[in-house]
Amino acid sequence: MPELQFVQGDITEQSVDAIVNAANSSLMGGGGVDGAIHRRGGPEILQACREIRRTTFPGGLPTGQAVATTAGRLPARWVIHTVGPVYAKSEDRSDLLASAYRESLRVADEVGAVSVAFPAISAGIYGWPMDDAARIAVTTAREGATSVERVIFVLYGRDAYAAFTSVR
Ligand code: AR6
Repeated sequence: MPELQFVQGDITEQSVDAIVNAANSSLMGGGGVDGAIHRRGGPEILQACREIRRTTFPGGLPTGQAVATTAGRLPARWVIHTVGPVYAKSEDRSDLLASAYRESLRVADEVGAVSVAFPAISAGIYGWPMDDAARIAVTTAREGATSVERVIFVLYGRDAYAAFTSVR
């Protein structure tokens, strides 16, 4: 079971083995944390994503799954790209959000990452209410059957930090 830590800040600045990107299925970049990672990490990341699309996921990375690439110029060694679900009131997609965390940790194990930083997946552009996103994130990471020793939730802003640190 990994030790959990919480910091308020920018995930692109984290000196950890792997940072997780809240990407979309195309893996071709976007806004939010995805935009920041590609901007600061440089073109090597997008190049690696294109290669993954060409070889492994021609139709895009399915929601709830994860893949690793180089982290380019970032301090981390790897970026683990995952796709969280878009929030929907009409349908409970919590399992897919939990899967995004679980699969990211599985990929972290595969590459040998011992410290992994996560953003609040789906809690930005994808509209997931922060308190619920935090509960799913923390409970899923806590139960993790993983060799990852340290999970750092890097929260952008005070509200996200408060939501994550309030989960019991
Ligand atoms: N460091 C840490 N957290 C951040 C950073 C950062 N640099 N920038 C934003 N956040 P979002 P999603 C927070 O929208 O909801 C993209 O276009 C942000 O405040 O990045 O999963 C993708 O390509 C929020 O709390 O991801 C997809 O199309 C959290 O990270 C879509 O957005 C997640 O917000 C994915 O949407």
